[in-house]
Amino acid sequence: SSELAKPVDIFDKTDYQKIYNQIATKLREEDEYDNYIGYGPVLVRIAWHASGTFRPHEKIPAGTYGGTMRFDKELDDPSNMGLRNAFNFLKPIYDENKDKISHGDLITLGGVCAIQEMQGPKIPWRSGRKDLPFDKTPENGRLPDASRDATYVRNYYHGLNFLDDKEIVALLGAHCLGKTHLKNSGYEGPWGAASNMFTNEFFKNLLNEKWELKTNEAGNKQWDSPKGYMMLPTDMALVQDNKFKKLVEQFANDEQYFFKVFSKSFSKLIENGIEFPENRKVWLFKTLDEQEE
Ligand code: DDH
Repeated sequence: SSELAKPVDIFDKTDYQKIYNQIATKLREEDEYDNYIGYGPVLVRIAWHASGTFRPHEKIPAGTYGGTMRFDKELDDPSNMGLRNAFNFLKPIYDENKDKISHGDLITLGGVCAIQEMQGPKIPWRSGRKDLPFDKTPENGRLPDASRDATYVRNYYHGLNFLDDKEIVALLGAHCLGKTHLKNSGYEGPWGAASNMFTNEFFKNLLNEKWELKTNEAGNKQWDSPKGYMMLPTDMALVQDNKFKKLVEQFANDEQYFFKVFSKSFSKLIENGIEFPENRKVWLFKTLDEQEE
């Protein structure tokens, strides 16, 4: 059994809404990143990769609590290529607020903020992660391999304590955001047309585009469509497995349902390994748009 990390003392919700606003404002200002996709997708990805090191059966579970993504050992994991851009984006906001926020809190709040500012669902968030020293940095190689099939995907997420297919398929819907970059991952192209809007487009494209398996310049197999979209083998696995495919259809037909399941699952992802006291309030932050109304 593991010693679940205990959250530390907290500041007010308003303190964190201020930090949320700093991230959201910087997202609006630095919109030229990655050919005008902006930093939203890469902020979501760093929050997920900080979470994906969690393993439920370890004595001290990794994941977001210790903020170990700040160490080169984790940032230089080959799976994390490109995430230094997200880390550097957040750095000045960390420096300005370091009395109030840990690296783990900031990296997860960055993901939550990016999803919400890109018109996605509200994601419940709680503070209290505490930076742990270098020796708590997990070893490299815990993030998933994109070349694999449905059985691998299901087992991988079981290993992160996601036992329900619905959660797994919903989490992968985040691939509506951003793109793959040959120099980072050995894959190339976006999953759809609206790379900085959080939608259920990923599921619609999986079902409706004409996909062809190609070998890319890096020698990796990916699925390409005439519109210039792509799918990883692990994405296509979601329509190759009948149980996964039913959920893809549900999410493609009902965006609100996708939002609901995604919100719960992403919140669980970024809190894996942390034991919050039962009475601990969950916070929902307002988007910049909502505050301007
Ligand atoms: Fe992912 N992802 N991801 N992903 N991901 C990539 C990009 C992005 C896998 C592989 C890749 C999730 C799950 C998986 C995002 C969010 C999430 C890239 C390309 C690869 C490869 C990176 C690059 O070249 O720059 C695999 C495999 C899985 C899997 O679980 C089987 C999940 C769960 C999420 C999430 O956020 C909940 C986002 C966002 C991006 C786009 C990043 C960018 O810079 O753009």
